[in-house]
Amino acid sequence: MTNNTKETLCVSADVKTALKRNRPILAMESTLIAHGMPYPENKEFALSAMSIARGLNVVPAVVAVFDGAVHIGIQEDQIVRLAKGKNIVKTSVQNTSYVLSTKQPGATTVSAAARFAHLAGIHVLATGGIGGVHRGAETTFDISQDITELSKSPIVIVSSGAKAILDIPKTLEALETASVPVVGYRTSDFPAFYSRSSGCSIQTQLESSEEIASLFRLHRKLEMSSSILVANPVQKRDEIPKREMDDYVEEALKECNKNNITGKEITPFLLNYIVEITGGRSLKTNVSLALNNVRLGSKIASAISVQKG
Ligand code: PSU
Ligand code: MN
Repeated sequence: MTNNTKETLCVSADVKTALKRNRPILAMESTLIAHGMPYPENKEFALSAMSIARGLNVVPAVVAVFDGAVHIGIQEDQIVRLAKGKNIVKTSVQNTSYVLSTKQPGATTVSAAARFAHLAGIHVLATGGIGGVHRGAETTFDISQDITELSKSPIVIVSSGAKAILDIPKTLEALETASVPVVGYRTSDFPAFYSRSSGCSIQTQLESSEEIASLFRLHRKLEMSSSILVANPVQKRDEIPKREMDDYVEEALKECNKNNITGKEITPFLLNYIVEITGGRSLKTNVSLALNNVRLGSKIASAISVQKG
């Protein structure tokens, strides 16, 4: 952090103390709270995520924008404000400065959360699923900034793969182009968010948080600039199998086209529409996978903090 970033990056007291003492910290993005899930489940999710991290002796650091500053580590009242979702701007790297300059409240996507977590000195971030290459990107050019940012912020990002609404083979190609190592946690099949399997295989499979921490240590020693993307499949009891999911995604994409939804509105629209047509089942899956990523992310953060050199 430099003097320039001091006023615009507001690190909470507990995160500051943890940074000083080399205690484990887990950053979390907040778009999934404000735009990815409905109220009040999103609030319950965020509060459970924070208590799961704390229960594992890890300091949670939700990243969000308030009062013209990027906050690393927010309190319950701010979580509630995000969850109620009134006029919360979806904030990626591209529009962060604008959101700050207009003093609007903002929820950070993976791209912005990863960038600012890294700037603050945090090594691990948890999310649900990263953004990626959208279906039809060959004509729309819609590729999430998450991919670009993952090539620039050297931290570990724990996800359940990429959202099922995306083109997963193209997303994996784009990640390779961005030099992002993709690690399957106990799997060699890239997960598809709601489903444990996308049918696309990945070359790197690791079995423990310690192994992931060691890989990250080497990655940093080599001064790599990219993130390491950990793909952690949703627990079996909560998954919606791919063949079933394919129909829901198809239907949601049709509705999206019908309503002329474009750009950054696409992801929240599809996620919320899928919650409706699955009668809330996809929401249960989303919460489960995101909490599971918080658990694994906390363990990786702990393993990193005990490693020396
Ligand atoms: N994962 C979820 N729900 C979400 C998202 C991820 O479970 O809402 C968000 C993340 O913040 C991710 C963003 O960075 O969607 C990507 O949006 P876009 O496709 O517009 O780049
Ligand atoms: Mn997009």
